[in-house]
Amino acid sequence: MGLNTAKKIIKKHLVKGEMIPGEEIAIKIDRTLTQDSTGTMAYLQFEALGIGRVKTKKSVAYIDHNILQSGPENADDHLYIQTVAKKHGIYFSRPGNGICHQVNLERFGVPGDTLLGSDSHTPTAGGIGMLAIGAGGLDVAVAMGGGEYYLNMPKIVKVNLKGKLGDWITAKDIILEMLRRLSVKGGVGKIFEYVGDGVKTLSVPERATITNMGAELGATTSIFPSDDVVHEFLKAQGREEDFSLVEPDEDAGYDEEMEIDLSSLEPMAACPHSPDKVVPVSKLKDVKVNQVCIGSCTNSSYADMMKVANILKGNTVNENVSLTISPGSKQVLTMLSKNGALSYMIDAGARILESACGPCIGMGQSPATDAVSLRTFNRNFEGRSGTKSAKIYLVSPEIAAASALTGHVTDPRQLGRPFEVEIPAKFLIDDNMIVEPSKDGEDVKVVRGPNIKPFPKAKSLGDVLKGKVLTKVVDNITTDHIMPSNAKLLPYRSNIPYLADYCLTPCDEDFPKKAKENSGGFIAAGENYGQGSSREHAALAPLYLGIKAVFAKSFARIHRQNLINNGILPLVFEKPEDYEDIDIMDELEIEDMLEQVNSEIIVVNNKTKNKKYNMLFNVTQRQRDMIKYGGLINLVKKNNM
Ligand code: MIC
Ligand code: SF4
Repeated sequence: MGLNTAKKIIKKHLVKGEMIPGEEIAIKIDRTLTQDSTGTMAYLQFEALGIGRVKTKKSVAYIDHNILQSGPENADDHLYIQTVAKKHGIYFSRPGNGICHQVNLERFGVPGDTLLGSDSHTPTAGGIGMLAIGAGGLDVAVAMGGGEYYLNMPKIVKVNLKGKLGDWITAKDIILEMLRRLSVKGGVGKIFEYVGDGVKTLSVPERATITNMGAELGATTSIFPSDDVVHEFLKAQGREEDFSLVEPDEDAGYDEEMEIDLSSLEPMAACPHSPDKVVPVSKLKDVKVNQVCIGSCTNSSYADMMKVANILKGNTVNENVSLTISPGSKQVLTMLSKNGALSYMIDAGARILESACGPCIGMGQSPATDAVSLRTFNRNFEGRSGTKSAKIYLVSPEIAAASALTGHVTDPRQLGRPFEVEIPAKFLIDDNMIVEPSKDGEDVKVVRGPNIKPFPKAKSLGDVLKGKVLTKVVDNITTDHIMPSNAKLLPYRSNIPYLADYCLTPCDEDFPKKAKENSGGFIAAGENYGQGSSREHAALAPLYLGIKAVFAKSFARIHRQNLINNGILPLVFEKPEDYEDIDIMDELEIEDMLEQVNSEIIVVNNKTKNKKYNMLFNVTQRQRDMIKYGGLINLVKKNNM
């Protein structure tokens, strides 16, 4: 049987293990990306590893998240990243140059290569046939140092796209259909590989919208083939030499299969507060809209912006709506400004924002109390916008622009004939906002502002773990719940002691206080604990607060690894009903830890209830070693990487 695209790339990069689903493999990483809100920590960890220059083909540090400067913190962090990048051989994408995933597609992504990024939407690059995976900062730091990346071999799911999208139906509707069918945990342990006749009809930015939001399925990554469409795109980006054909063999085998008939889809929206609460927009026509935000790494390409500009052209934004638009990159924004499309947006009354994440991560533009906000983004978790009571719907740029004009959720099919946007034969190319690293780094002084505090380090495992269950949370808790991020907290991403006071507070306001009073303890959780963002802070803040283990019904991939990387045990209830049995403030104890850490099952005593629970500890030997020695940094140092 032939190989599929994902397996072809994995095979070429395989350093350890066999490509058997569920088995541990290690792959070589060609390229890395970081952004600023995870980057400071990743570079502090890189420095702690004591590796001089990066050993990848190319590593890029982007500034796109922490862009509001209402105090010196963010600017200080940017300066740290700029100088540490220059010293260690990393390219630096200056603030204003755009959102990491959009700029990576345009200027850096290479089909057939592997990319590890400290951001969960790194799989966006699967749109040009890269094997691109999101991870915690520490994993990225190790990869920058030339270390391989470990993961469990995912199942490869064939998504057969049939037919062609109808007028006004978009790539966003394809991925929302995937989320409707599979839910936010439907992709855990899987790679979605898109094939079939429908693929040829989708442009690179459309493909990238789909691979981007594969992160919301919990997938390891998503990928399209690198075909003629990618070839044309890279040619138009002046990067033809980066192209190579990466396609599945005709007789390629897959672990699972599914099919979407593109012609059967209709415009859709994900309702508050989860990307999988998907309904046709026709069901929402009575919903009045207060805010519309267009942009983010999901939908901020040149093509998306041109469609929006043409819907807005000659109209005025409804008087009850505030419309913001953030073009995804300097390239996109410059092209819009030169061809006049930007003026259609401004004339209509759009508020043009910097080419950055902006409202997607709550960096400004928080909606009014109870407001309805329609966004072309990928996440609508409660409170992420900065307004807890706001109701965020995720939609295509076409729906967003149409609704901004009418003031209620609008099916764009009412607008008549759609506006066709051709992918330009030549994009406007100017890499003047990319700073090259220095030749050897010796003369570069790394600038550290006062906001940069040392990060907490795990200790090697003791023989007894004991403490209280400090909190008990429900299913699908996101890393936005565990370590909230908004314009007020993001400036402290390099200051864990400060952030720790907000850890898990959206679920349990007193959690940090209880953790401090009890010198740490445990967390009990439901299914898919830690979904969403890759932020390692969701492990570092609990580590700082003395959390020793999390007991959950199941974990999301990146967060589970971040816990292990930081020496915190992710344990899974063997019997889900034991979750019901545990109460907050129950006193738990794990004896003979140094022996039990080698076992698949760890016995936990509930001393308050005089009961025992079996917890599954289904991890690899390397992960056991990380827990024993106190996390990845200690393991890497021990093995003298
Ligand atoms: C997100 O979309 O949640 C973020 C902000 O980009 C995160 C990274 C972070 O928390 O800094 C992600 O997706 O990993
Ligand atoms: Fe930025 Fe939003 Fe994309 Fe995260 S999802 S990288 S915050 S635009």
